[in-house]
Amino acid sequence: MYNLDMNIIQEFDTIAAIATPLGTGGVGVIRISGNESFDIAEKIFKGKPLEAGKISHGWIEDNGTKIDEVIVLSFKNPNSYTGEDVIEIQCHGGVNVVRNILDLVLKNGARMAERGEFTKRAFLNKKMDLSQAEAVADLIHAKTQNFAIQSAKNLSGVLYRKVNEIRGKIFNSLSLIIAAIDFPEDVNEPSYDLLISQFEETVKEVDSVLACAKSSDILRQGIKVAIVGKPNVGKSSLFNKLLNAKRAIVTDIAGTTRDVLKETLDMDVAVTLIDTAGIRNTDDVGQVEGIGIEFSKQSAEEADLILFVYDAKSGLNKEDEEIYNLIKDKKHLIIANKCDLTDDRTDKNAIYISTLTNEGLDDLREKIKNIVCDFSAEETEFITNKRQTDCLIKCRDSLTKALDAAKSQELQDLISIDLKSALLFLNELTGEVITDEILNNIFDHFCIGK
Ligand SMILES: Nc1nc2c(ncn2[C@@H]2O[C@H](COP(=O)(O)OP(=O)(O)OP(=O)(O)O)[C@@H](O)[C@H]2O)c(=O)[nH]1
Ligand SMILES: [Mg+2]
Repeated sequence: MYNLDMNIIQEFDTIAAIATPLGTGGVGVIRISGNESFDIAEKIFKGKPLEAGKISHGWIEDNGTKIDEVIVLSFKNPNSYTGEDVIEIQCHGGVNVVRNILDLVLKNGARMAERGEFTKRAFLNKKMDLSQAEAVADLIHAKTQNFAIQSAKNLSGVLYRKVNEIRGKIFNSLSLIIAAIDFPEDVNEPSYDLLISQFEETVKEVDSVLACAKSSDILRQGIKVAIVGKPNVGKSSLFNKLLNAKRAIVTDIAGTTRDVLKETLDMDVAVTLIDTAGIRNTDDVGQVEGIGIEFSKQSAEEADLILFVYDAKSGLNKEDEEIYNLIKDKKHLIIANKCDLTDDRTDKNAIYISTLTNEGLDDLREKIKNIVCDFSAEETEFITNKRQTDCLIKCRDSLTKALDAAKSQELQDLISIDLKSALLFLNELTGEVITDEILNNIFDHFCIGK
């Protein structure tokens, strides 16, 4: 268990990793953090002596062999990302160049960093709280521009400040109670009415953060939209059109799609578009298609929105209706495809489209977008993840207990216990008190070099 307020002196070895993605690019960055960073860099860097806050130009050399011409950025603790001495070597962005330099750094005394270890050190050195550290991972993995912007807000400490504000209010109530307990002669107990109004206010504030949890989930994970229908109605053709790419195989043979295909679309919210195998009676089909059909049903089950497709020319038949019955209780759009083959437009519930002539596709896109936006319509002031939401729910539970106790005028000593536990859950959220297990779990989701 870490308790950062106990000021445990953390002793860290010096770690290093490649901070840029491995591949060919303009620049590659090798990051070193820890007490030995400067010593190690000076052993391999030929140029002017390294100076904190300055950019140095020179060569990385291995026993006289030139490895690459580089720029080195030097940071002295605590003025760095990790709060330790940090060296960043910017070299040319070839896979082998970066690897050679990293190898050299490791040979000279650094240890290969684990996933998220730089950010973990930043957290342990109090450069950021846990919600900010988690925002780093969110920002890197953001699938949409919108989510990236929201994550950046948390990185700047929006959630942290809000939690601190709530913590301050709870602390204030707690102090009133404790003062009266500790100095019964001099300090009066706070009135129950006062406590009730204070607790009601804090519960409301916690609720306001919790209200963002659902839209956070949607922003984080996106919305699943599954295309479902009989074989050969044009599901894969529609999938390709919506993606603007020839991703799925399209043929006139019923039962072409066997596997579930998934691709991401950015509609401000990340949309995972899912193409499925046409659903038909599994007695009539081979084993592979049968498995595909089971997957289709499962995808339909998990989807947030279903695009139910049927053939406009042949109209809705019994098989279509059976499939429709499977999905009708979910949010869905009914799509009559291949409308180029018929003039019939009598189904008032359907959107008539043709993936061949593009008729109706813009209208369909618009409708999908509207539904997707509805899912995430609530203003997301805060982005929370599951761990943070759980902490908030537990905090809220403790606060409601305190509120109920105040309403029934119980001993204030007892009320203070609930307040202390409410505070503890907020401390867990921001990482003031946290177990090794939780901490490792968080940073395991990072990439190496971050
Ligand atoms: N005329 C016309 N043909 C279409 C249209 N959309 C798809 N098709 C044709 O219908 C056939 C089936 O299309 P797919 O997209 O493979 O249908 P599917 O629903 O994915 O079929 P399965 O994967 O077998 O379930 C192909 O020959 C397409 O070219 C359309 O709007 N108009
Ligand atoms: Mg298909």
